[in-house]
Amino acid sequence: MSAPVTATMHPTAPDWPPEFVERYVSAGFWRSETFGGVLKTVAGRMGAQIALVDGDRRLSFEELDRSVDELAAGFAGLGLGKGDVVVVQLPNRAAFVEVVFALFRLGSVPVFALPAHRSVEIGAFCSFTGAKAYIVADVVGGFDYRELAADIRARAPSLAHVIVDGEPGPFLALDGLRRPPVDLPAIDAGDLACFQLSGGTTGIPKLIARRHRDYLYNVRASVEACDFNERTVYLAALPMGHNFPMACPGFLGTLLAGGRVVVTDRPTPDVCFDLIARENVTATALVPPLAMVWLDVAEMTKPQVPSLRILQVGGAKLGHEAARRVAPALGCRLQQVFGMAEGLICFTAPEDPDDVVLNTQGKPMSTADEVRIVDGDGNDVPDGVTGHLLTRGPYTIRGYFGLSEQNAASFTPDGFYRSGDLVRRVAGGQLVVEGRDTDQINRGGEKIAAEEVENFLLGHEGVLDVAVVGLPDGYLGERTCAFVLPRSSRPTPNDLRMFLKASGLAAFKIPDRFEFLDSFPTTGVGKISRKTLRETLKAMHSGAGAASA
Ligand code: OOB
Repeated sequence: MSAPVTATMHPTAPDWPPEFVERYVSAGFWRSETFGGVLKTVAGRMGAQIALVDGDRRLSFEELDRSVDELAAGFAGLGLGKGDVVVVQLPNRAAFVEVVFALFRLGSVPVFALPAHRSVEIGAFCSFTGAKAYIVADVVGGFDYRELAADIRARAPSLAHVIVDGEPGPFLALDGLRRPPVDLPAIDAGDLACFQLSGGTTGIPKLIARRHRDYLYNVRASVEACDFNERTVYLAALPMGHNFPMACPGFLGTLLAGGRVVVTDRPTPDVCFDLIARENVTATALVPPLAMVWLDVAEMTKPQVPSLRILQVGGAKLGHEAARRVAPALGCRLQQVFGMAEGLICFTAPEDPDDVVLNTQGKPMSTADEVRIVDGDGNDVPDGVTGHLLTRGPYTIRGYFGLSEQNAASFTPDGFYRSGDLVRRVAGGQLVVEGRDTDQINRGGEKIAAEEVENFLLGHEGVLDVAVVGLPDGYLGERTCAFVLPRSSRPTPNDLRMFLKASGLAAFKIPDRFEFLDSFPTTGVGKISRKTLRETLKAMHSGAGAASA
């Protein structure tokens, strides 16, 4: 597990070609603003109004702005500056917002790791970016992030600082870093703002570089599409590092619109219904499995949440049945959100008829979004016909960070991102997501690259070959099954689970089921047929048993 982590040579973030830069600037989509600057402007306007609520901690816009300046000064004092990469792995809490804006203001570039990531993922982010600092919480849900940080630190030579929100152990305490504000470097709208993470289909981490100008446009366009304003109170319940609760419009959109953000790291219905009632929350965002848990509980307990106007659901397909239950159970409007960390965001509109809100994933939010739906040969298909979704636009990246070879496969020569999604367009212009054309499993919104899990399993001495596939699941949308060809020293499912965990892989990537086979079904060209494997499993379920767990 402890391979040294080495820095890649000068990876770059592909930019838009000059004619597109000019087009987006002259249309007013891209402005000469930065996140740090926009927060200062909003803070000047909103002053003593409450911006951020975390339990009993309430920060006004002024206080948030001041706190961001103090943290930025502290980070600068450590030698962090413009262009330095910082891996941020914090649970939902006020410090998340303060840290992120402090880094934005300093021109340092956060990588938004998810709380579930472990040494495999964090090690890869550090090696890929040459990260200088890693910011974690102390202990969350019994997991000690300082131990993870010690492991990463020992292997990542670029990592000069580990900063801990809470009890720091051998590292630096976040709160101890605050310093009186200092002059900070000038940041340009074309500078990198942050890295989002791709769900991915391969074993390689794909980092999505967002610049101030395009990510701010992402936020502004979402605010407009969702009608967020100074009266919006947004509950951040999904992990705040993800693009959806961050920028669609998420906590960034809420703050930049002058609204209020309430944070929680416990997205359960009991905690959240109380928060919604106490703080008069007007909008929140969930992935489908969590939405279904909220609906189940709401139907039983009938919570009093009259302030809630919009429940955004996205990240994975929301079934029609669940969609239908939202308004009666929670007394609010459903908004379907189909988006991707690479860019394109689609929303159903507040004024759309029920049929559209219940049965589609909405329309691209920008008039400048270019969407093509094509067949296997790359020819556009007519409306109503399912095809592969390609997209380009003012907030959809032109390539992954430092991956020129993979970019040739993931982007067309004229700059469209091949999303891997199979969609069709309906009469009103909305998209309906029908599935995926790549080996990515969407486990309730958490994306798993089959190849990454396969590569790890192949490292087990008892595994001759393996294929990881997604299986339909009423609750999560998909669950993961690993089909294993064992060697004679046949491992048990539990051996394989423990092995993956010990390898440092995030827990959500560990397969839900293991099935042991003597041979794999193959396609005409001799590739493993994942389709047949899925059918095999269906047959096993409906009939004869098999060696599984
Ligand atoms: C969001 O972003 P990612 O990068 O975690 O995942 C993107 C993929 C899409 O390509 C699609 O396969 C799937 O997640 N997806 C949906 C969906 N929303 C996302 N599939 C069906 N229905 C939906 N509503 O997941 C994301 C980013 C921003 C906003 C919302 C979601």
